[in-house]
Amino acid sequence: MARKPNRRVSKEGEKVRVSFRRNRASRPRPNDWTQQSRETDGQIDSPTSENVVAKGEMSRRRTVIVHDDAADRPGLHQGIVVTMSGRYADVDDGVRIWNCTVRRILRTRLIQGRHPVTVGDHVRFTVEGECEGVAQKGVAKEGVIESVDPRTGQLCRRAGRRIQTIVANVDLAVIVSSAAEPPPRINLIDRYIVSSLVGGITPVICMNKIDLDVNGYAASLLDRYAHLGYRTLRTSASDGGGIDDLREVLRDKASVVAGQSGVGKSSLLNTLQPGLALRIGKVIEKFDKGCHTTTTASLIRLDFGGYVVDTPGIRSFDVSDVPRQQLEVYFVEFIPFVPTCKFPDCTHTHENECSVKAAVDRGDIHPDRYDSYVRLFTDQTD
Ligand SMILES: Nc1nc2c(ncn2[C@@H]2O[C@H](COP(=O)(O)OP(=O)(O)OP(=O)(O)O)[C@@H](O)[C@H]2O)c(=O)[nH]1
Ligand SMILES: [Mg+2]
Ligand SMILES: [Zn+2]
Repeated sequence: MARKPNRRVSKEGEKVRVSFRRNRASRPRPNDWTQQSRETDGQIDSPTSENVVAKGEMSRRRTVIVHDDAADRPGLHQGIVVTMSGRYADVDDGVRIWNCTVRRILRTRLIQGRHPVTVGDHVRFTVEGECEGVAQKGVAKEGVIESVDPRTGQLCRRAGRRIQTIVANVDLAVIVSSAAEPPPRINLIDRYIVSSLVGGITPVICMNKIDLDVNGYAASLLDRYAHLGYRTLRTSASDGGGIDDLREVLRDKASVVAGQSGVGKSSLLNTLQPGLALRIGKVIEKFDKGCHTTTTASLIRLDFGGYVVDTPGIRSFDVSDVPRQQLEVYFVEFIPFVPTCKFPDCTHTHENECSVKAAVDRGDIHPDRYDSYVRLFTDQTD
C-alpha cells in the first residue's frame, strides 16, 4: 500500500510532521539498567517512575504549520550557494560571501523532500540582527537561509537509499576523463551522461591529459562520443591544448566539471582562469592512497562570464531517478532499434530476437556502450 505523504495543506499553511530535536526527548529508561542490576546484585535504587516502553513514532514527532510565503517576505537577501560545509552554506549575493545556516524547518522539509540545500541553489536569506536564531550553540553565523528557489538542471546520484544532489541549476556537465593516469573508465563516463540527461543537463565529454595519449586510444574514444552527437573536447592542462575550446563551451553558462579523481578537473580550471589557485594533487599519491584533492564542491565565477562548479572525484556513481525500463532512452544510439525488438517490453538483456543485441553483433552499437547499459540495468531497481 502506498504510504500517505506526511504533508497536508490547510488554509493557514502547510502542516508538516517534523521530528523533535533529539535533546528534547528524554530516555525512556537507563540504557545500562540490566548491567547495573547485575553488578549490584539487583540492589540498585529503583526509579520511582519510568517509561518502560520506548516512545513511539507518534510522540517523537510533532505537527507544525509552515507558511510558504518565505520567499516573498520583504527584506530578504538573495544569493547563490557557492559551497556547503556540513550544515553551513557560503552564499554569494554578488557583492560578498555570507556564511549561513539553514533554517531548521526548511532543512527538515527539504530532507523529507530528498533535497537538502546544495551548491548552485538560489536562496533567500536573512542576515544577523534581522532574524532570531542566527547564533546556534555559540557559533555566530552571518545569515539564515529561509527558502530555496525551484531548481532547474541538477546532477544527482544515488548514495545508498538516499539521493544526493551534487549541484543544482546548471546547464552543462563537463564530464572529464584523462588519457592516462588514471586511464579512462567508459562505464563511469556513461553513468555521468545518463545522470546529466536525467537531470536536464547537456553533457560535454572532455578528454584531458591528451599529451599522455601515446597510442591514440583516448582520441578514438572521444571520436566515438562525437559520433553519437555529443560535444567533445581534447584538452591538456599541462600544455594548454584545447583550453580555448573549453573556455568557449563554458562562456556565459552555468556548468559543473565532474569525473573521477586525478583526471585534472581543478588543473583545467586553474589553467582556464589564472589566479584561481585551486588545490591540485600529485597523481602518484592518488594511486597509492586513493586520496581526493578536491573534497567539497565549490562554485567559481568565471572572468569571461558564467560560473562553473568544481567537484570532488568519485569512484563509483549510482544513477538516480530512472527506472530501469526507461534506461534505453538515455542511450541515444539504441533508440532506432528499440521499436523492432520482438517483445514490446524487451529489456535488451536476455530476450531473443532483440534488435539492440543484433545491432551490437553487427557493430552498429559499440559493445562498450552496450556493456554500460547492461551494468546500469542490473544496478537499477524499478
Ligand atoms: N600530464 C598531464 N598531467 C595533468 C594534466 N592535468 C592535470 N594533470 C596532473 O594530474 C594531477 C591531478 O590533477 P587535479 O587537478 O588535482 O585532478 P582532479 O580531477 O581535480 O582531482 P580531485 O580533486 O581529486 O577530483 C596533478 O598532478 C596534475 O598536475 C594534463 O593535462 N596532463
Ligand atoms: Mg580537484
Ligand atoms: Zn531488445
